[in-house]
Order: sequence, then structure tokens, then C-alpha cells
Amino acid sequence: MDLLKDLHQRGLVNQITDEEGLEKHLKENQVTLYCGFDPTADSLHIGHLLPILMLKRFQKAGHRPIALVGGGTGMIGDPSGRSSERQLNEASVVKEFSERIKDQLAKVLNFEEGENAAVARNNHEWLSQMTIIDFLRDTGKHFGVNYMLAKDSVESRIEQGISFTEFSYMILQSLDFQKLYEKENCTLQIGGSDQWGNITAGLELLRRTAAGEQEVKAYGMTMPLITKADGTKFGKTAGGAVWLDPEKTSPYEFYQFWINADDRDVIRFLKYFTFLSMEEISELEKEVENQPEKRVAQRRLAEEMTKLVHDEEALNQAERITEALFSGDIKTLSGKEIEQGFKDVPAFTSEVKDPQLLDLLVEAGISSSKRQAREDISNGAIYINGERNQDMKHTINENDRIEDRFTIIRRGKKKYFLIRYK
Ligand code: 485
Repeated sequence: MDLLKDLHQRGLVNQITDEEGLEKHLKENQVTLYCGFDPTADSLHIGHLLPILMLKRFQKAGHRPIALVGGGTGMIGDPSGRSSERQLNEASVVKEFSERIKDQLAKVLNFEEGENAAVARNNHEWLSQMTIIDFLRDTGKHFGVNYMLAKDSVESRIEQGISFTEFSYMILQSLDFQKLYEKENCTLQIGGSDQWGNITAGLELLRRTAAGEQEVKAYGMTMPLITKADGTKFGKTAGGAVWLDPEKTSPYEFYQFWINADDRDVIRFLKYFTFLSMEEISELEKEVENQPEKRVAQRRLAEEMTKLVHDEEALNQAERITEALFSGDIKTLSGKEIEQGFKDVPAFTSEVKDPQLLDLLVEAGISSSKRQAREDISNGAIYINGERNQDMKHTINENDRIEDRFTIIRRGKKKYFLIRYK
């Protein structure tokens, strides 16, 4: 299968600097390509997934991806796509973020096997070694100020203001491309659509510094911005960004994010984010048309993504939690699963391990008064770990505690409360 054709079919191509040239280049060579990630947080988020998977698509097609962590550029701050100046992080923080991001990249990309194993680089290695005099003489000289001012990332900031620091950022990213071109024979840089200006600036530097009359065969490609049918921003939930780090976004929450995809978005997301073939995806498209209520496509998307970013075990847990919450059968869940599945429900810590159910309902704020609590119990509205309990005199005992740590109380159809014990 032709790689570029596949990328077009999936809607993954926004812009290419010289498509015909790149097509030929990819057919004739094993191409080394790179994408950069700046360590601006302690984790990557799902907005970074498309470029990571793009590197993987090239790798699967036999090419050689470089994942570049911006330990140097992360000290400066890319103005692309931002309306205001960035807050700089301490060097030690940038370093710590860099390590974490590298580990996350290694989870999805194969850094180990084969002749086209992915390569990890950190631009701190070379950018920190450069002197200001070399920088201004050897590199700065190739950048016209007018050219730089005309870039979107700068132009859109002129009114609001931009520091010389952020203004210079594009030169650093260009230096990276030059470095990787010379040392690794890297001839393609990819990124999101906001990176077009930085990528083309790099190509400009390559041309100006190429040895002799030699023609530079190097290319740039960007991916589209991901949109949603309801107009809200992709990758955000009520709880904020969806992170790749399981400590920040549990695999269950991650799974839920995908399974909640809108019918109008799910097919596009399958094309963007999974390695399913176009044939499999059109089968799923029929399911969405014929039996949308079954959410077969959403389930498949959530499965593929959770496996890819986490692992099979995390996927199993996420599915078990989802199923238990749906059927109300909480007893089957482990403590770890309870922690993930009930992260966002009201929680209460009981001072004693064997409270009276009636007292607990009032103390934990599950029922509004003792009278209400009595009514709730006798009406059959109270469930302990998924089982209805109508015993007015019930005392919580070890059978009600999951792993001796948690009790899940449900009031009515779906109001859940998490009880912990001191
Ligand atoms: O040589 C390079 C050094 C740094 C970078 C790229 C090449 C990082 C780049 N300037 C950047 O800021 N990227 C963003 C980031 O790191 O969060 C995002 C882009 C997005 C996509 C993603 O990185 O906003 O479009 O490229 C991988």
C-alpha cells in the first residue's frame, strides 16, 4: 500500500512542501524523518498522539523515525499557535519533563528492534553547546528579519508583544533540522499544522547552508487540526486534558474518552488514530449507520487506543469497570478498579469500620436526613456494592467492604458514593 495514498485517505495530510518530490523520495529510499516534542508538561496528551502515530505509520512502511525531545527548545518556548508569551520553567523541571516524555514516546514507538528502529534524540545535546557568537554568525545570518516577521507565529503576536527569546525560536528548530539532516540523513520533518512555519524555516536553512551546488532533497509535512462535530475542542473533558500518563488520566478514563465519541466523529477518529484498514473502518461505518445504539465503532476505537497507549491488562480493567457500572454488579471489581471507576464520585471516609447503614447514609450526605434515609432504605433505593439492601438495622460488615477498603453505595438508579475507611 502506497503510504502517502493511505495518509490522504485517512485525512491525515494538511500540507506537504513538495508532494511529488516526497512521493518519489519515499518510493526510492528508506527515509529518516523526525518530529519534535517540547517538554512543557510532565506528560504528553492526546493532542500529541496523531504525530506519534504518524511516526509509527512511517516506521511500519519501512522508514526510520526520530522522536526529538526538545530539552533545549523547551527552555525557550515556541510562540506557534499561542496568543501570549510563555512562562519559562526551571532548567531542572524541563529536564525532568524531558525524561518522562521520552519514556512515553518509547511506549508507543519501537526504539529497539530492526534496522528501522525508532531513534530518540534530545536537542539539549547540541543547542546547549552552541556559543552565542557561533549562533549569530553561522545561523542568524541566514534569517532575514522580514522573513521572520512574516511568519504567522510572529506576525500574530506583534500587537500583543513577543520577546526576542520566542522570536528566535524558529531558528533553533531550524538548527535541529539542519543537525539531523547532516548527522542522521534526516530529510523529512513532520508536525501539527501550527508547525508549518518552523518546518519551512528549517528547509530554508538547509538550502542556504547546503555544501556547494548540491540540491537539497528535504521535505516538510503537517497534519490537520482535529475538529469535533459539536464544535468543542478535541482532547478536553470536563476534567481537563486527556493525558497519556496513567497516573494523570487513568486507563478507564482514557477508555471512556474514546467510547464517548460522537457518531459523527467516530469514523474519522478511527481513520486518524488506529491502524485498522480502510475496509475494516468502512464495515464499522455501516454499523454506525444501521445500529448506532450498539456503539460498535466507539467500542472498537476505545479498545484500539487503550491497548496502544496502555496495554491489554489496562484495557481489560477498563472494560470490566465499564461493564460493572452498566450492570450495577460492583462486587466483581478489585480495589484498583474501584479507584479508577469511582474517581469522580462523591467520597466519604468513615471513622469506624462497622457503621450502621442508617447513620452512614446521613453522615456521608447520601440521604438528606435520618427520616429520608429510613425512607430510602424501605423504598429499596439503597444498594451496597450493587445489591439492594432494605434492612433498617443493617451494620456494614466485612462482606460489604471490597478488599477491606471500599464500599460503593448507590442511591436510586445511578447516584454512586464511595466509602473509605480510616
Ligand atoms: O526541532 C524541533 C524542536 C522542537 C519542536 C519541534 C521540532 C517542538 C515544536 N516546536 C512544538 O512546540 N510542538 C508542540 C509540542 O511540543 O507540544 C506540538 C505541536 C503539534 C505537534 C506536536 O507538538 O503544537 O502541532 O507537532 C507533536
